[in-house]
Amino acid sequence: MLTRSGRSLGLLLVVALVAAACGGTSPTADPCDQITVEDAFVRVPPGANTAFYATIVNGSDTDVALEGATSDFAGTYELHEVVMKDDQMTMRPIEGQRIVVPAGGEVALAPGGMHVMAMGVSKDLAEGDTVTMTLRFSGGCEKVVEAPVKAIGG
Ligand SMILES: [Cu+2]
Repeated sequence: MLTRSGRSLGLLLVVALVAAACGGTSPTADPCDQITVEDAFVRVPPGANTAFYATIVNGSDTDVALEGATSDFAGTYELHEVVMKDDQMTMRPIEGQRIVVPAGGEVALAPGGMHVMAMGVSKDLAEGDTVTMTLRFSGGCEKVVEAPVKAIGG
């Protein structure tokens, strides 16, 4: 009787240790759970088009890519970058419509750099409003983000 319960206690301990080892960051963890979107906002539309900005943090051990975004306040959404061309700042669609966020890293979509271009704005957006953006990542991952509408200088 003593030997028997001693053995099952040992077995329990092994099971507990294995369970602990599998917790945390196992390689099979869904990278989607470890993508966070911070400081999201949309610029008060200066005209027919506007832009969405945010910092995307990838806490997983796999590279992920932002592959698109949608919402209900504009006609089309494109991933854009700002480049210098003939000494002038100009923007263009990002090749392949993909922004890679490296494993354990982050990428900032910010004024003067990369952004989600929202074209054909169909809603009256003013400072203080909020829009809901759905960001689509590689691997079928989608993140829904509440983004305040903000006026930015310039
Ligand atoms: Cu743009």
